[in-house]
Amino acid sequence: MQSRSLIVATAGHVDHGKTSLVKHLTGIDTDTLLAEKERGLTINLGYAYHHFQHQDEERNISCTLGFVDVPGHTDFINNMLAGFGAVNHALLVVAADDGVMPQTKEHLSIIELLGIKSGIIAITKTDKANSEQLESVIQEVKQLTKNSIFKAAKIFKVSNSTQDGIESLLNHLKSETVRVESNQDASVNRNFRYLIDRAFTVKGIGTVVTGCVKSGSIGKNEQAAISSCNDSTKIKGIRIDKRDIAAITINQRAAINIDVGLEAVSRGDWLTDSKIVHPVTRLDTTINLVDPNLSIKSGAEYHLYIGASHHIVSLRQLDERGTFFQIKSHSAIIAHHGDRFIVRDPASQHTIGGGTVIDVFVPRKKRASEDRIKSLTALNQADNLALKSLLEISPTGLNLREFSINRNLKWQNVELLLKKLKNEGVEYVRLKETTSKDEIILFHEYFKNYAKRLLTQVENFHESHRSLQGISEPALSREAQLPASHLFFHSILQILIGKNLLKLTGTLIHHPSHKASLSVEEREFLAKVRPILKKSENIPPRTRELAEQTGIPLKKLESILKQTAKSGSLVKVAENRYYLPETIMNLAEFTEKLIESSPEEEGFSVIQFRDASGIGRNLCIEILEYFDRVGFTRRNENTRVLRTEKENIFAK
Ligand SMILES: Nc1nc2c(ncn2[C@@H]2O[C@H](COP(=O)(O)OP(=O)(O)OP(=O)(O)O)[C@@H](O)[C@H]2O)c(=O)[nH]1
Ligand SMILES: [Mg+2]
Repeated sequence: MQSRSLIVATAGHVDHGKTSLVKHLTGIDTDTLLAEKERGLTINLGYAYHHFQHQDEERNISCTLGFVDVPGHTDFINNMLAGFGAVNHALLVVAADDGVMPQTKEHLSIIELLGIKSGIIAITKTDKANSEQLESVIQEVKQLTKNSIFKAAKIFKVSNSTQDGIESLLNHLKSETVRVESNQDASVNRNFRYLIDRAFTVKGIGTVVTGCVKSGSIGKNEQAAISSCNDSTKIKGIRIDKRDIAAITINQRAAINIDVGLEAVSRGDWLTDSKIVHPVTRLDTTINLVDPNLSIKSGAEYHLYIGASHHIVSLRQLDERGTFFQIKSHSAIIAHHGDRFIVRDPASQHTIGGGTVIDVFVPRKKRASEDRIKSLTALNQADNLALKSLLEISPTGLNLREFSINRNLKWQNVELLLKKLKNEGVEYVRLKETTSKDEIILFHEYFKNYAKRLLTQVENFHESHRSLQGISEPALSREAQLPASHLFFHSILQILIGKNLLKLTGTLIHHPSHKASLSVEEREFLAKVRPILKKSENIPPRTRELAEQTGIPLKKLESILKQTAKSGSLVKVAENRYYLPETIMNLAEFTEKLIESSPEEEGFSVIQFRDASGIGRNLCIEILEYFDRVGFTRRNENTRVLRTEKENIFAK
C-alpha cells in the first residue's frame, strides 16, 4: 500500500486560535504543559496527527496529516523557529476579531525567508466578527500576503467555537495530503538526515526522539550517527503516532527509538548518515535582508536559527554586492548546502533576514578573495551546474568528497553527475591521493598545462645532464612549481607515468626513451659490483668492504659509486652503503607487508623492523631514514607509517 504524509506548521499571532484549530482538526490538545494550561497560551511545540485512508479506483493510500503547532507569543520565537526547521507547509492563522498583528507579519516573513514551499490561510473566530469586519480582515490578509507564497492560497473562514468551516478546511488539507508527490526519487540521491525536535525516555523502551526526515530514508535496525557527538546508534524502532513502521522517508515525521542515553541527544541535533557528519563553526551563505538598507555590523552578535538549533554568531559580508555572507559561530553547526536559516538581531528583537547555506567547507585563508567569490557563485547553482562551473575555475582541482558532503549527495549520485559531464564533452582527470580519503578532479585544460610543464622540465633536465638517468621527484616538484601541494604534483606525475609519458628508474624520473649513457668504465664497474650486491641482498657490504672485495681503491670506488648511482643503476641509501634498485623494491614490499600485519595498520618500530628482517639495527635505521627521505614512509615518534604505495616511489 502507498503512503502519503503532509506535515503542516501553524503560524500566527498569539491567541489567534492556532492550538484550538489543531485540536478541532485532529482531536488532540497540543497544549500539554501545566504552564500552557495556566497561562492559556502555547509555549513549546505541539504535535498532532490525523490518520486516514484514501481509496479511489486505482489506489488505496494510507495518509498522515500532521501538525506542528507553534507558539505565537514573541517570547517563544525560538520554539516557533525550531518548529519550522524541517517543515514545508504552513497554515497561517489570523483571528477575525483582531486582524493582522505583529507576529502575523513576523511569522509570514519567517515562512518566506525559510523558503517554505506552500501554505493556506485560516481566518478564525468568525463567530466574534460581523460580516463587514470579516471582509475587512480578509482584505487586510490578502494585501499582506499578495507577494508571498500565500498569494494564491485558499482562505478558510472558521470558528473554533461553533466549528463552522472546520470540516471544509480538514477536507482541503486531506486532499492536499493525497496529492503530495511521492518523494522516492529525491530520497535516492541524498543521504539520511532527520532533525530532532524532542528527546525523552519511555519506560521499558529507552531513549525516543521525535522529528522530521529532511532527506533520504532509514529502516529499522540500521545505524545512524548523532550529529552532536558523531556516536553511532541503532534505529531500534520507528513509530508514526502509535503505529510501528519498518522505514521512514523524506518529509515524514516519526518517533525513533535509539540505543543511546538521553544525555546524548537534544532538540536541534540530527540523526544522519555517518558519511556526512561535518560540524563547522564557519559557513558561507547568501542572506536576504528584510530591510535591504540595513548594514551588517561586523563585530556585532546575531542570533542564528538553523534546523531546530540556535547559535550566537557574527556575520561578515564577503562581496561588494552583498550576496554572500560568512557566518562564524561560537558553537558547532550542522548544516548542508541549501539549508535555510533565520538571523535575528538580539538588540531589536527583530528578524533581520534569512538565508541559504552555500558552502560548509570554508577556506582557511583568502575568505573574501575574488576567486572565493567565483567559487561561491559557482556553488550557488544546481548540482550539475555547480560541479561543471567549479571544475572550470579550480586550477588545483575540485575535492569531490567535500562537494558530496556539502551538498549531501550520495557517492553514486556524484558518479552519475561526473558521467553526465563526460557525456557533455567536459574533460577532466581524476587524481587519487592515496594517503588521504580525498578524491580530486581536475579540469583537462589545467591538467594539460601541468603535464606540459612536467614534460618540459624533464626534457630540459636530460638536455643538460646527458649522463644522468633522470631527475628526482622532489627536484622535479621544485622545478615544476605546480600551484598546490606536493600530493597534487605527485598524482599528476603518476598519471604521466601511467600513460607512459614519463618513466621511473630507481627513484629517478625520466623520459621513457632516455638511457643515461654509461661510460665503459661504469659499465665494467657495474658488471663487477652487481653480483656482489646481489649475493649479499639486504645487507650489502659497506664501501670500505666493497673496496676490499673488488680491489678498487676506496677513493676511486667512492667516486664511481656516486657516478653510477646518478644513472639509477645503484641506489645510495647511506653515505657508505649502496643497494641494487631491485633489492630496494623488495625491501619496500617487505615494509608494506609489515605494516599490513601490524595491529590496525598502526605502523612499526625500528626493533620490529629489525626482528622481522634480520637486518642489524643500525642498517635498519639507515634504510628507514632513506625511505623517509624519498617519501615512502613517515616517522611518527617511535613508529613508522606508509606515506604512499611503493609503486608511487620506486620503479617496478
Ligand atoms: N470565540 C472563539 N474563541 C476562540 C476561537 N479560537 C480560539 N479561541 C479562543 O482564543 C483563545 C486562544 O486560543 P488558542 O488556540 O490557544 O490560540 P493560539 O493561537 O494557539 O495561541 P498561542 O499558541 O499562545 O499563540 C482561547 O481562549 C480559545 O478558546 C474561535 O474561533 N472563536
Ligand atoms: Mg497555541
